[in-house]
Amino acid sequence: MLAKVEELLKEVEEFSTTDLDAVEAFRIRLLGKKGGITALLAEFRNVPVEQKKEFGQKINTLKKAALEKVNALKLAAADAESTNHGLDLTMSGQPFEQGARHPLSVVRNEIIEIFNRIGFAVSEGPEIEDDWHNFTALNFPKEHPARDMQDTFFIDPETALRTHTSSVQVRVMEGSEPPIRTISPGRVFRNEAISARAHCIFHQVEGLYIDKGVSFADLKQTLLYFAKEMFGEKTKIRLRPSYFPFTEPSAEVDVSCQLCSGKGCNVCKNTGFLEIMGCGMIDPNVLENCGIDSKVYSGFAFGMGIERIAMLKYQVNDLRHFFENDLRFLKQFKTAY
Ligand code: 2NL
Repeated sequence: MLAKVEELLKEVEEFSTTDLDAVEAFRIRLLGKKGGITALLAEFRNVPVEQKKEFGQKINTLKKAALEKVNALKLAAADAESTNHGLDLTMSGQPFEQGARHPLSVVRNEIIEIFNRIGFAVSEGPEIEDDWHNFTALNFPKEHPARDMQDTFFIDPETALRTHTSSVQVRVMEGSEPPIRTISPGRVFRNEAISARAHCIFHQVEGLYIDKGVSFADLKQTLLYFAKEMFGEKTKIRLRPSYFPFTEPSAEVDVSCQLCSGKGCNVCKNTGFLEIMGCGMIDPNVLENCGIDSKVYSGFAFGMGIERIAMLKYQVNDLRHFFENDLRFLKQFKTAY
């Protein structure tokens, strides 16, 4: 019996592990209900009286040593686990998901780049405008429907959310001498019902060029350059007569259809062309309103909706996609711009 005690004591002294499960198995093997030490304690009553004292001391020493060992190993194992916070530090990391610019920003930046290359500088201005900069300076007659509450968000009779970024260009003309070459990108607001083709907030880029002797031919060549840069070298343009209060003559600009290369398809409704912007020679009244001598200077201007250009370029069939921030849509526009 004493030999058995010695044997178990040796086992306790030699045992070592950093594994919590192994410590528990060890505890059960010695101190559990059917454990070795438990069995020895049960035999205590069979020990002859003269050996009881020695045996009792030895077995107590063994039990104490076993308990201490179990506790010490449990602490060490728990410590080893918490140093790594229970993590496998050799595992590779979770990559961050890369974001993307909004497609309207991508297209706006591309338009800015294209016009920067031929000397147009960007100008910006307020989204809340007075009647003069949004309407009167731009030759809008007093009874023009755009001045109606139905078409424009008024804040008071003299103040409204700008309906186009021409208001920015009026400010540029008032504040500088020709030659002027500027483009004005920005948000504009119109009191319209939201649909697949219209929204009450949208984005525009307007352009303006004023100098001595600027002609309609300059306008056409500038727009042809833009169309080729934006939609590809083979792109053709077509101008159709139109009307705007601030230009005379005025025109609507079409580009040859991307999908059928001008042959005719359901996107261009078999015309071979798609409308991309409006343009014209700046009305002399507008130049005079902004302090520019219309006998010395002439100029052209144009305006386009960024949503419309983006829809044509990326074949987006519903304008509302640009405003809903659905990641499944936005994720498709990862670009360098
Ligand atoms: C369109 C048509 C256009 C202009 C904008 C302009 C600005 C000044 C003077 C004269 Cl300060 N014109 N801008 C000219 C013609 C057309 O926009 O359909 N925009 C989305």
